[in-house]
Amino acid sequence: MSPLYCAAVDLGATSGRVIVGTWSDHQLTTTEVHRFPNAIFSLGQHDYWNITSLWAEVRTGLTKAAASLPKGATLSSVGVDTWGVDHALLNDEGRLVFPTHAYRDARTQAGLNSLLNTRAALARIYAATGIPAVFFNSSFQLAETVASNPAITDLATRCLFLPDYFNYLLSGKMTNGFAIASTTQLLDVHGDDWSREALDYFRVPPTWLTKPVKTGSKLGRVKGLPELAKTTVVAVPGHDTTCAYDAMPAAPEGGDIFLSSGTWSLVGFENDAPILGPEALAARVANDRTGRGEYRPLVNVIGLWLLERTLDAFPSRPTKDREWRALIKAAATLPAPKCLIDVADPAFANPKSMKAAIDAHLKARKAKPPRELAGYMRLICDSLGQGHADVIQRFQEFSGKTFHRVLMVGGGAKNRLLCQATANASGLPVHAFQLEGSAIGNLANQLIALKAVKNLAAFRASLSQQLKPTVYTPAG
Ligand code: LRH
Repeated sequence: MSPLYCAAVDLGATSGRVIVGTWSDHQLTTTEVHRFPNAIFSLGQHDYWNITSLWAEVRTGLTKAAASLPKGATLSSVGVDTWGVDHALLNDEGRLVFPTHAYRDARTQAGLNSLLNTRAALARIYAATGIPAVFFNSSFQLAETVASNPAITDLATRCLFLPDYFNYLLSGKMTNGFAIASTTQLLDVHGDDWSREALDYFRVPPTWLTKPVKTGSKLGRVKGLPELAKTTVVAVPGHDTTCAYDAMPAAPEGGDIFLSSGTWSLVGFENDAPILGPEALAARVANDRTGRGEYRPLVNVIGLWLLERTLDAFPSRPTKDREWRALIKAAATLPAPKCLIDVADPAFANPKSMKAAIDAHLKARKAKPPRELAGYMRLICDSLGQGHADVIQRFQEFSGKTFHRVLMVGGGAKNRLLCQATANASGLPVHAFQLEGSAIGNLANQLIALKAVKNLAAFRASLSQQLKPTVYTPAG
């Protein structure tokens, strides 16, 4: 059979990429054709995304993707995944009627406090949606937009979450995708449609949303890019984390817990049922859904955002691979920190200075801040390792499952200090895979929609044969 070519558009909060996947002889090979930085922009008191420039980068990437193919070949499909929870408000003509806020904007704080302070409502919303009250949820963002700009309910007719919005720009079809819908705190945890209870509580107009389309739905041909006129837009799981989990070469018999390690550390597993109740709520378990409809209980641990933002305070920050390796080596030779930071402290969500926030956190615990960058690197990796282990422990208690391995993908899988710290703290071997998890999961879902691959289990089996992990065994 001749090879099949697909393009994955994978947009993260700090960088985006377009990757071409070639499916040939039951194997996937990938080529990154375009990579670009992404960042939050502050204007006045608020934080936004530059959607226009992201769209320009997507177009550039797709043009490069088409140009990268052998003569006469075409891209069969394209799929888009993005970071979670952010969205675009549009009118019927598809015009943006409200700026696209970035999820770290502090505008949701009052709404969050109000729900956290009303125990009955908090429990009710968790029982209805399976999503805990976290500052960045789409629900709090939409509630704030409606409360502070009441005229928006006349101006906007549709709410598209970011992957839905890019699918719309590509295909001309306005849809809401299922996997991304499940992260919003507005979807019914027991069904496949929006939760009336949550929409009412957050005062989100139900007409802004339509019943989520199934993963794998074909949304039509790409419009406005002549090189892709024959390319079909496929609704992959639009949430980057869902795609990253789909790329985990998991053992078919189970026993794996997943860690997608990047700006966030996303620790979770796949389950037939949601994990609900007061303890799960207190542990901030999010019952996101896979593209197949199953549950993906997960906890968001703050992740390498801690490091990315701490580096802002160090002009000598590493940029080249060699410099990263030297920093990790220097950090590994330091003695283990006497006091770890509690990575769940909300003070780390979006401080003006992360280094100052870490120093203040340590001083409040009567511990000394590190003296140099390597010390922060060591402290952050060990603290994140402990944060990962705490979540794994809670999941074993909640689910009654015993996990045998941690499967790790994402940028953090390249950081041996972080991998080892996770193995040591959890007592489980960490299998770290060097792969662009979200893009690979995105491509897998396109191949399944195109019927080139039977199902996700078959894809994962083929991936397991191709990949060799680095295994970190727990010390001691
Ligand atoms: C990671 C991620 C994560 C959260 C956050 C807002 O990119 O998608 O799962 O939802 O962004």
